[in-house]
Amino acid sequence: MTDPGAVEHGLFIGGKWVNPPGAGRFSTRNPATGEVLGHFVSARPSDVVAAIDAAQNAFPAWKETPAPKRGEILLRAAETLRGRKEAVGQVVTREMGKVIAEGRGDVQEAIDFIEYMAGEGRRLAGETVPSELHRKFCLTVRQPKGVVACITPWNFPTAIPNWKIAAALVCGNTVVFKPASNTALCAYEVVKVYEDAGLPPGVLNFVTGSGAIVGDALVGDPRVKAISFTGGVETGREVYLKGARQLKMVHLELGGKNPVIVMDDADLPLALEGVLFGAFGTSGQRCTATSRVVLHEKVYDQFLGMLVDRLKSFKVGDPIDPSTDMGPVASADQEKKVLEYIEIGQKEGAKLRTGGHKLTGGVYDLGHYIAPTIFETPHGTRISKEEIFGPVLSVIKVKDYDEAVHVANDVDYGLSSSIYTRDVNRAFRAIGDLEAGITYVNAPTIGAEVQLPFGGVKNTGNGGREAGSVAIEEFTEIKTVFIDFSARLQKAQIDPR
Ligand code: UN1
Repeated sequence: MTDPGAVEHGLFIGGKWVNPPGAGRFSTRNPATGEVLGHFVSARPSDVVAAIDAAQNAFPAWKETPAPKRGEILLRAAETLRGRKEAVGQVVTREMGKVIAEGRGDVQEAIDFIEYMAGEGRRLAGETVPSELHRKFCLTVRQPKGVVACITPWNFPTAIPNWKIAAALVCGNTVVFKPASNTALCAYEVVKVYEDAGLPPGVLNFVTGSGAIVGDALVGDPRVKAISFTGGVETGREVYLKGARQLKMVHLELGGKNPVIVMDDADLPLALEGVLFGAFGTSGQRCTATSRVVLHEKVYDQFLGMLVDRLKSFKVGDPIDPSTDMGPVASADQEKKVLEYIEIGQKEGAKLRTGGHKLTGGVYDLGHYIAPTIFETPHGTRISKEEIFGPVLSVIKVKDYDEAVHVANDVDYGLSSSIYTRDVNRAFRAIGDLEAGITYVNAPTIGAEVQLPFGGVKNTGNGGREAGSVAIEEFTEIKTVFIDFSARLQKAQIDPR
């Protein structure tokens, strides 16, 4: 475990930590205090090539390692991370800014998934199906793709890298991992866990630096067979296009504009807690964050009043303090973007009910703090339709269930969704009607569990899912096998039946 001081960390290539001479450096900072946490290498294309070489060289032996053995190493990694949960949770909070309970939760999600994937080493199931011919046996087996690139965001800086890395590894791929630059220390901790768990050299490689240089070099290298990317839509589209030129498998997890529908028969105190957690947990910086409340007119004034009231006692402050409800946003760039959206909301005539500004004075001056913000807006404004990725909630009035579903669906994204209602028939209808990869009933839009598929429709992605048992789809090729034990030539579709 590294003391998260401002230590210098290298790249991890072929099982060695290297500090290539001549490469630039960048630092990460605590968004709550401005404290510098670590220094990292701005890798150059030649460093990326070295990482891919190492992954390529390690691939044959890793592919030949029995999947249950690969799973055992993952299980050791899960145990190693469990032993470091508190320390790494603190690093998450200090580097990314989510409150400490969520920092620990981020690490727990990583542990859960690595453990889950370790079990996959004893499944990796194919199918056996009957043949149309006599004495012929048909089955499928899963094979690794080769070298895969995992490009990950800052908002779940230990969980999301592990969703990708653990699944890729158990399937027998070797990995080059490029994390978001502002959470490079968290990423370093992830890599250390695998190193300390005894992963063979070259199976996991780590390159830090910008998307424009490192990401681009990874995506453009023909030896990288698959790319798993979580991040913004614009970058995702670029990655997809660049990968498409080489017919690569590109898995994308992109944005969301997730609605909570609150119907007139909802348990309002329950919905209140759900909306607060969904909208302002992680300072609204989850792909799954609740960014819209689609609110039935009969409970509109009451529920909006409850929300605004409750925020008066909401504590925004240093996320390392366990009594803090909400920390800062993750970076100066985030702060700028969120404040811009608040301005857009005001310009387009949305009614600001609370928040709407940067917090200043005392500790606030050290970091990137934005007051939890609620706008009342008609459906159709930019703030009601575009992803903001910050503590800004749009409240939209609707007259009935049909209008609620229309509003909920009328956006470019479809990751998570939720309905609060006590009507079981309506809840089941919503499961069918809401255009999203995930629907919650009487729970907020955040908080997916690792043993279930995660992903969305529309601009949220390109059809794949992470997590759950389907996580292995992204990282395996299916080989179809026909074994003819009739000792004669049999012709499918031609021989008499
Ligand atoms: C994300 O924001 O991309 O469902 C991931 C959740 C978390 C994962 C969020 N388990 O909110």
